[in-house]
Amino acid sequence: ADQDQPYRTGYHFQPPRNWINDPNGPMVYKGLYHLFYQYNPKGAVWGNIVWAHSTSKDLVNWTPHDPAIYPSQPSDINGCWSGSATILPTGKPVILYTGINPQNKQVQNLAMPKNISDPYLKEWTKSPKNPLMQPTVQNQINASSFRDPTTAWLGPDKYWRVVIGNKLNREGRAILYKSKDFLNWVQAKTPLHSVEGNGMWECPDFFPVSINGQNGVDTSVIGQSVKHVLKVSLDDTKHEYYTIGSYDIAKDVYSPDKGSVESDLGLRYDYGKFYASKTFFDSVKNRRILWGWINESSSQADDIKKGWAGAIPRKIWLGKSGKQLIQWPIVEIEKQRANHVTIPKTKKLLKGGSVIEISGVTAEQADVDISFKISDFEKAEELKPSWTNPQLLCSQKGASVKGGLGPFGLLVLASKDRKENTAVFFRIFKGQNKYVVLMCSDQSRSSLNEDNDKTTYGAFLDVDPRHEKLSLRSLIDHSIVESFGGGGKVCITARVYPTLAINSNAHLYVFNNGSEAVQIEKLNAWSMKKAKLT
Ligand code: DQQ
Repeated sequence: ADQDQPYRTGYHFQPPRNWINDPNGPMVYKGLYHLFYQYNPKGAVWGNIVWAHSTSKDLVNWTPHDPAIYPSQPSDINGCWSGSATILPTGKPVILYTGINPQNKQVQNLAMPKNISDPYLKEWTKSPKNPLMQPTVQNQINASSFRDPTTAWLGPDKYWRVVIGNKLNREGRAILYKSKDFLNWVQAKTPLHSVEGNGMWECPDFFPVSINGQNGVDTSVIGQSVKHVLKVSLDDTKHEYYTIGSYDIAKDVYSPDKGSVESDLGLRYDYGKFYASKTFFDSVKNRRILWGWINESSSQADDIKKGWAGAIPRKIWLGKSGKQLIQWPIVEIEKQRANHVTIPKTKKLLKGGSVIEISGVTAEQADVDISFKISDFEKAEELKPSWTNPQLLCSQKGASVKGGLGPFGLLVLASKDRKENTAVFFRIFKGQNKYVVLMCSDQSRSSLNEDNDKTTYGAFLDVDPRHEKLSLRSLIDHSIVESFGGGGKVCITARVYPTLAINSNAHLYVFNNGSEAVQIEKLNAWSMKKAKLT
C-alpha cells in the first residue's frame, strides 16, 4: 500500500485518511500530549468540519480517537471551527472554539471534558450557555470574520483574557474579551492589537517568551522576564506573520517592538507552506511547542486521489538578538533516526560545479544536517540595492543559475538523472558593509507533473558567514521538505510531488553551482523510521 501512496508522510502527523487543516487545542494533560485538528470525516476536501483527536506520549507516535467535538448544538450545527485549549489553575482543561450557527454566523463556544480522570479526554461536554461570545448589532462585529479563540491567560486581577481573530473593513484585529468565570465574557473597549490594510486575522496566537534561554513559559506569565509574541494567519495571502513586543496588562494592549516588524506585518515562522499554526506550553518539558498545517500544493483533483491532505512539532524560543524567534524540530523526532551516514574527509571540499551523492539513507524519508565553512569571499556577487525581496530573488536565481559564492546546498527528492529535484541552498552576496546570506527552497524542478504549485520560496538569513558556519537541516518526508537554516533562524517548508523520485527511486545530493569552492564542515544524514500514525 505504501507503494501506491508515495506522497503519504512517514513521520509528519497525518490522520489515517481524509482532509486535515488547522491544528487545534494542542496541550499536555496527565503526561499525555493531545492534538485536535480540523477534519472532514467524509472526504479529502475541506467541509463537514469536526475536531478530530489523537494522543501521543512523545509527539511523534500517535493514537487516533473518535472526533472530540462535532456539531451537536445550534451554536455549532454548521461546523466546529478552530480554537484552543486552556488549562485552568485546578489542572482541568477547557476548550474555546468557533461554532457556525444556523444563520452561518461565527460564534464562540466552550467545551469541557466529561471525565477529567480519563487521560485520553475522549468525551467532551458543551456548555449549555453556548454561544459565549457572538456578533451583535451593538458590537459591530462582522459575523463572517469572528473566529479562532486563543488559549486564555489569567491576569493578576483574576480576569481571564482571550483573543479572537477579526477584521473591520480592511483592518486586521485581535479582539479581546475578559471573564471572571470563563462563562461570561465581556468585550474590551479596544482590541489587543490591530493593523490597518491587511484583512482578516485568522488563528491568532498570543504568548510570552522568556528573554533568556530556550525554556518556554506558561501563557499567563507577564513581567520583566518575558517578551510577548503575537502571530496572525493572514487569510488574504495564506501566510503567517509574527511580531515580538510588549504587553501592557493594565491597558490590555500589545505593541510590537520597533525593528521587529520586517514589513508592515512582521516576520514569518516559515517562508514556505505553513499555516494556521498554534503553540502550547509543554509543562512536562518546559518548552513551547509550535504546530502548523503544511497545506498541499497539488490540485484538488489530486488531493481526492490521494485521499488525504495535511503537518512536525517545533520547539520555539526567543533568539539571542531578541528580535526573532528560533524554531527547531522537537528532540523526540531524533528517535526515528537510523542508518547514520557521514561524509569522508576527502570529499569535504565542495568544488565549484560539483555534485556528490549521499547514499546509504532512505532519501525519501530522511533527516539531513549539513554545515558549510566559507573561507574565500572574493567571488561573492554584489547585492543590488533593488534586491530586497528574497522570494523573488530565489526564483530569479534558482539552483540552476550559476553564481559566485553559491548556490550550494542539498538536492533532495531527486531522481537519478536529477531532472526532478527540490533544491535547498544558500547564496552569499556582498552587501553594503556585510555579507548577505540568501536561503532558498527551489521547487521549480520538483515534479514533472505540471498541475502542482511549484512556487520557489526564500528568505534572508541573519548569519555572518565570516564568523559563523552556515548550517542547514532538512527533514524529508515523501512530499514534505522542511528546512531549517542557521540553526532555526529561517524555516522554509515545501510540499512537492515528484513522479520519478518516489520511494526507493529518490536520491540525495550535495551540490555547488557557484564558481567558488566551499568546505563541508560536517554532514550527518539518517534514514527516518516510520512513526505510528494509525
Ligand atoms: N480554518 C478554520 C477557521 C480558520 C481557518 C476552518 C484557517 O476557523 O480561520 O476550518 O485555516
